[in-house]
Amino acid sequence: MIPTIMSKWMSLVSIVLLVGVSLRFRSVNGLSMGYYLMSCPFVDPIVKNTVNRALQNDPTLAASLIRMHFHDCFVEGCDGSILIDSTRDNTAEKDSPANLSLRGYEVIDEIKEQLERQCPGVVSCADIIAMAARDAVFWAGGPFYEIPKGRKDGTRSRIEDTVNLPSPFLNASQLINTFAQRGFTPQQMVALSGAHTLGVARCISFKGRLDGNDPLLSPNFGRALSRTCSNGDNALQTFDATPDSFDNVYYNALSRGAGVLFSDQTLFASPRTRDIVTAYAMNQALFFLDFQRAITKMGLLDVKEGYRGQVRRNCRRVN
Ligand code: HEM
Ligand SMILES: *[C@@H]1O[C@H](CO)[C@@H](O)[C@H](O)[C@H]1NC(C)=O
Ligand SMILES: CC(=O)N[C@H]1CO[C@H](CO)[C@@H](O)[C@@H]1O
Repeated sequence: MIPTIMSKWMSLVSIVLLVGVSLRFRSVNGLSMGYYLMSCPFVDPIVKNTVNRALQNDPTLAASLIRMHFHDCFVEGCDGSILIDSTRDNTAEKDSPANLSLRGYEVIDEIKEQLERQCPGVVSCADIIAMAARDAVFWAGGPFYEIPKGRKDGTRSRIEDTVNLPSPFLNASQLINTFAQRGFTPQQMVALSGAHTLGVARCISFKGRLDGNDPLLSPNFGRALSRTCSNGDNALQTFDATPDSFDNVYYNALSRGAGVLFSDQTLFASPRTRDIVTAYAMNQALFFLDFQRAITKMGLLDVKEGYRGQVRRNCRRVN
């Protein structure tokens, strides 16, 4: 009697375990949640601890790590190409004007060094960026999301490819089109733009709005932006009042006409996206849910699997 119950119970447990395990291993585009379970079991805590330590020293790096993931994925797919240093024969993505303000490369280097010590040649730089961005979102108060891993590193990083990054002068329709080309809906584009809840823009990225021809710029907020720019092209303007917190304050700013980039404010100006901005401004949980889904999807853009890529030993150089 008791053994029968026990064994029934045990088989129930093992079914539950099996389902759980197979879900964890379920592969998305050849990637999987448990990709490093056998080959580098401590990858998640190693990345997380290093990111947390770096962000304790400098909270502003959270923004940069998330932006790094975006720039990596939108140029040549999520393949770590953003990390490659220029050489005598090649000017890399990193040296494009669009990347001049990216920081945090040392954090990735430090994670990579630790992982190379624990499990040499196993964890790709592309996966490290995706995990670091995930941990930065959570560290700053955003949602935690689990991401599939198994991206391989690319070998191409060329300055001319960065034309694929959206410009801050695009209007909502153009942003919708740019993101649609990568398979994103307008709602996902608006959710991803919510990453601007963190960090800063340099004056040079928005000073074109101050020439009096931007119908989206209110005189009041224009004065605030002008004050920032009185300190030069590299002066920094926070996107919202809480630049180190991942929250929905950015959308509230847009609703008040206080979007820093033209591409931010256009999301509230356009009837195609305004209701989404309003919904996120009123409902942070909705923003978090949509953001985690959209950034997970972004992390799958044109990933290189198997023999289409390599695992770089040093994230700054192809092997
Ligand atoms: C919708 C199209 C987008 C445009 C036009 C855009 C443009 C920009 C520009 C011009 C800056 C300021 C750079 C500077 O002046 O140094 C910036 C900063 C930033 N972007 Fe975007 N971005 C877009 C989407 C995204 C997405 C999808 C993410 C991430 C998921 C992202 C994350 C960030 C972050 C976190 C910063 C602040 C960086 C820091 O403080 O170091 N952006 N973006
Ligand atoms: C957005 O920009 C494009 C290209 O400049 C232009 O054709 C279009 O009319 C603009 N849309 C809006 C709503 O301003
Ligand atoms: C952070 C970083 O590596 N930025 C680089 C971007 O490009 C400029 C110009 O080539 C470099 O000087 C920066 O080091």
